[in-house]
Amino acid sequence: MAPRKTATVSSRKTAAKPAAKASNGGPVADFDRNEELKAYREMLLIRRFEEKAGQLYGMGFIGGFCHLYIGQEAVVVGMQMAQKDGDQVITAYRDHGHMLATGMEARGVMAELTGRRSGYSHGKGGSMHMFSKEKHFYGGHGIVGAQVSLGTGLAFANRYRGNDNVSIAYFGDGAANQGQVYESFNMAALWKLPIVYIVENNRYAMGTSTARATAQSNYSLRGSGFGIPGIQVDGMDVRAVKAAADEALEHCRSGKGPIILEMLTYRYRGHSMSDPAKYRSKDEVQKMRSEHDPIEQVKARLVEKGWASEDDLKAIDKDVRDIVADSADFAQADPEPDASELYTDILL
Ligand SMILES: Cc1ncc(C[n+]2csc(CCOP(=O)(O)OP(=O)(O)O)c2C)c(N)n1
Ligand SMILES: [Mg+2]
Repeated sequence: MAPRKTATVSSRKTAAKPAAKASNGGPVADFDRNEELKAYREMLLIRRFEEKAGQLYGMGFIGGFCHLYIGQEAVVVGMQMAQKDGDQVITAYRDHGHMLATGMEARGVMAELTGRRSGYSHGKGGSMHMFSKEKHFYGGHGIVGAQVSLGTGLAFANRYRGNDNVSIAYFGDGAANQGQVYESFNMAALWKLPIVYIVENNRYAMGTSTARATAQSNYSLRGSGFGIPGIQVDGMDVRAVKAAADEALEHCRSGKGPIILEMLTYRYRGHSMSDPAKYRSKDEVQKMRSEHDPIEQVKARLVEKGWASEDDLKAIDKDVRDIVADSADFAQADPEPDASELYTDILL
């Protein structure tokens, strides 16, 4: 048997190189090369997909509402890296990133955005209403806060069936002020349901800042009246999200009930495609982009550690751009649903 390292050796090592921390002082996961590359690729896919969706919207290929996730990519990617197959995801209308992170096909998502037959909801749901039971993605919800109670129902089903799946319910800082969130917290705490509540605190609900709209802006404390623990996480650092996700999922799987993760994040684009963005300064956005961008952070580490060259990173970008371009071509070539489909797949 190989001799165990002595405590002196390992503590000396730790002293020489202090453990990395997130910008808010929180712990970060120690990613190896493959994990850094995976995080980079997945986040880039979401960003490029959203950029393309924005373009197609501008060209009139996408109708209705369209809310882009650009800036917030580390949240879903870090969570997904910790999840196991079977864990369910449910979110609001800013949902394309969540779908891609669960492994849903770019082609099917883009076809749905453009209202085509091969879309995940056969072209009849659009940006806010897509589902994939196969990938355990339960939508896509336009009613602010509704997914929180539905996600709690998914957690109840897991408990009832005795499986060890965890429900992950994402909602915004604005949604966190909705009444049904607290009805859900009460039930989840009472029945110790396996659910991670994720507040994606991107600082704004449409044009209203958290400072203007909320009495308790530390959202990780919002479950304290119910005994639900919470953690505030640097949601721009994918390693911090992964570390918090590991802890939260373990908490749920070991039967301790719900937990809240407040992700401190930021959306670069407007609330939806028709947002004049008069409620914040360009400098504020620029500062986040240049100092905290989730993708640039990973890129810098990959290069610094010699884990990827500029050429390697360009090759990943090309790959991702090809997937996105293919999804857009596919969607535009796909027919719209036939008029005879008007009343199928809907509840009357
Ligand atoms: C019940 C309900 N009230 C109001 C709206 C209109 N509305 C749509 S999005 C939104 C803001 C929500 O902001 P937040 O929860 O922070 O999510 P974000 O858009 O920042 O991701 C509002 C008020 C709605 N869709 N549903
Ligand atoms: Mg918000």
